[in-house]
Amino acid sequence: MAREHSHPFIPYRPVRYPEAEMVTRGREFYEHMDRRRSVRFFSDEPVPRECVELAVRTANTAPSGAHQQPWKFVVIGDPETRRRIREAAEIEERQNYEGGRLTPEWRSALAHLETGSDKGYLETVPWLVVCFAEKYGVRPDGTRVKHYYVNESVGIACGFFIAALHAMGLSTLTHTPNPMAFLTGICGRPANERPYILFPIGYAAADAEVPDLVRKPLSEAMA
Ligand code: IYR
Repeated sequence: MAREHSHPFIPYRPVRYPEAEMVTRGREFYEHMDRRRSVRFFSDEPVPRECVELAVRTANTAPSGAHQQPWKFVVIGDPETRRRIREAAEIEERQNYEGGRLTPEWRSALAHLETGSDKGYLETVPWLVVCFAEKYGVRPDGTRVKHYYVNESVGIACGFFIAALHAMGLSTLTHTPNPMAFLTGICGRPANERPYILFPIGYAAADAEVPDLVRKPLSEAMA
């Protein structure tokens, strides 16, 4: 069928597999993803910058509202910036944990993760990546471009980012120091960008431990 287009379209022929292979591939991918855990104990071993770039490339393949790709991944390797981010994050988190800013309900929801205001891993890891969401775009003349489905788009991109790191044997944490407006200043980002997630990236420490969590069964995840 010859469709009429007002904009350029190109053929797309995704690979197809026999049904048995679809299931094997799906199962292998699921098992691979099921081995991923959020990590809070990292090694200080260096990680090639290329790996971080590949994870950002992967995030950048995510679908987005109107293909506006409303994300920016800021890659930070220098120790002084990591130190400043740790310091600022811990100031906020001390108010959360020791200053009573977390509601009792929130505190009890977090208890099993044994999190606290010490964010030493922000200095241990070789890389921090801060994902910023572009609330709106800015044209060269300074006028604003409305962005659609920013949260959904950036959330999906971050999911791809996490999966790419995991595929390379790297670990991360979806860290959302609360509030995290300080990241705008430290990262020197413009006013149209909102800090979305802070990712410490590295190898899990040789003695890393994670909470003994159970994923909810398919019968609860699917309706
Ligand atoms: N931002 C705090 C608290 C925290 C909140 C959630 I929701 C978590 O899943 C984990 C921690 C912190 O980083 O410690």
